[in-house]
Amino acid sequence: MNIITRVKARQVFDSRGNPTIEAEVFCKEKSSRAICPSGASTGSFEAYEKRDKKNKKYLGKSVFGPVKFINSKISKKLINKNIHNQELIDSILINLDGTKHKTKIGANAILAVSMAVKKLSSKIRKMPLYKNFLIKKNFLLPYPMMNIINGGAHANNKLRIQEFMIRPDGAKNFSEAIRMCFLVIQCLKKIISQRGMSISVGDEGGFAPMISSNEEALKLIVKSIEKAGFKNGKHISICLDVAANELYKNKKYSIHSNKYLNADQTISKYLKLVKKFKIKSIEDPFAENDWMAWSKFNKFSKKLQIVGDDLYVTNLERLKKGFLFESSNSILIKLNQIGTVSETLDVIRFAKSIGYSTIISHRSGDSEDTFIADLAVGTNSNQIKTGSLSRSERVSKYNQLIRIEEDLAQKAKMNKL
Ligand code: 2PG
Ligand code: MG
Repeated sequence: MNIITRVKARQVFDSRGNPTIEAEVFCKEKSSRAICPSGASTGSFEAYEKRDKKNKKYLGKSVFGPVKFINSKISKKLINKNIHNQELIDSILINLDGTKHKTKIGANAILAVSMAVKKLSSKIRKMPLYKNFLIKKNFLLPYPMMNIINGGAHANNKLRIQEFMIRPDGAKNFSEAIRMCFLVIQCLKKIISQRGMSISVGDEGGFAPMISSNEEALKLIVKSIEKAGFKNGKHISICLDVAANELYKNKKYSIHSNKYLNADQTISKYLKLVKKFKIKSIEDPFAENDWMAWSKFNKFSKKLQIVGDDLYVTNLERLKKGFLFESSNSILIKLNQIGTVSETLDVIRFAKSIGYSTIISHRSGDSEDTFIADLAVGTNSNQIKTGSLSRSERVSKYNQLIRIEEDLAQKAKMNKL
C-alpha cells in the first residue's frame, strides 16, 4: 500500500502557455500528481530548469527530455520505496542528479516528482496535505500579499517595480482577509477604468495599466484602499517586490526612474517612498550579489519587512550568508528555486530558527496546482503571495486556503505579522 509502483510524467502547460512538467506517482491503484511552476525574473543562483533547447517544435521550450528521464531512470529508482519517506526519496533524486544546481536532470523534473510524492503520502495517510509538513497542531493561516498592479518582467507597461501588493493586516481571519483585498481590487478596477486605462491584467493577475511611474501606481492603490473604506498602513498595507536584479547595471540601479543611482542614493529614495506611502514590506530592493547594500538598508529599516527572493533563492547556504551579513529579516520561499520539498522545508526551518518571517510564493508562470497553499499552513508561514484575485492559477491557491480555514474551523487562527 505504501510502496511506490510507478512514476509517470507528461508535458502540460503553465499559465503563460509554456510547456511544463506534470509528474504522477503511483502506489498500486492510488496516485497523485503535481505540476512544476516557472519564473520570469529568475535569480542566477536558482536551481536549473531543463528544457529541450534544441527542439524547435516548441521554440526550444518543450520538456520531453526531462519527462523521458522521469519515466525511465527516476521511475526505476523510486519503485519499491516507501511513499512516506520523503527525505530518502528526495535524496535519491538529488544524488541521481549529482550537480550543485541540478543541471543534469533539471530541478523542474525533480520538483514535480517530489511534490507528487508528498501529495500521495497525504492521500494514503488520509490526511489533508497541510497536515503532512512541519507543523502537527496549532496551524496558523498566512496573510495574503496580493499583487494588484503588475510591472517589470510581468507586464508590458513601463512600470519599473515588478509587483505592487496589498496585505490586509487588519483581517481577523483568512476569509476576511480575502474580502478586504476583494474590495480594494474592485475599487482599483473602477478607478483605472474611469481614467480611461485598460483593466487587462498581467502575468500574476494584477492590473497592468499603461503607466510608467512607481508613484503613480502607489497613488492609485492608496486611493483604492481609501475608497474601499480602509486606512492605508492600518487595515491594509502596501508591499513591493522591486526585483532589482532586473534594474541593475554597473553597480547602479534604475528603480525610481530611468536614471541610474548608486546604492546609497537608492536607499534614501526607498526611505522616502516608505514614509510617504506607509510601505510595510520590500522584496529584492537590491541585486542578488550586492550584499553590502542589503545590510545597509536592513540597518535603517527596523519596522520594514525586507524580503530576500533572488538573494536567497530558497538556498540554505545563501540564507546562512545573509544571516551572517544581516541582509534582511524575511525570506521568500519558492520550491522550484531549490528543487525538492525536503530542501525547501530545511530552509523554512532554518529561517524560523533565526527569526526571519517566511513567505511562501507562486511563480509568475504557475498552474492549477495548489500545493503552496497547503505548504504555507503546514509550515506556519507568515504570509503567502500568489498573485491577485484574478486568473484561476492565482485564485485557486486562495480558494484552497479558504477550504483549509473551513477545515480547521474553531482552531483556525491567523499568523503574526
Ligand atoms: C518573484 C516571482 C513571483 P517570478 O519575483 O517574486 O512573483 O516572479 O516567478 O517571475 O520570478
Ligand atoms: Mg521576487
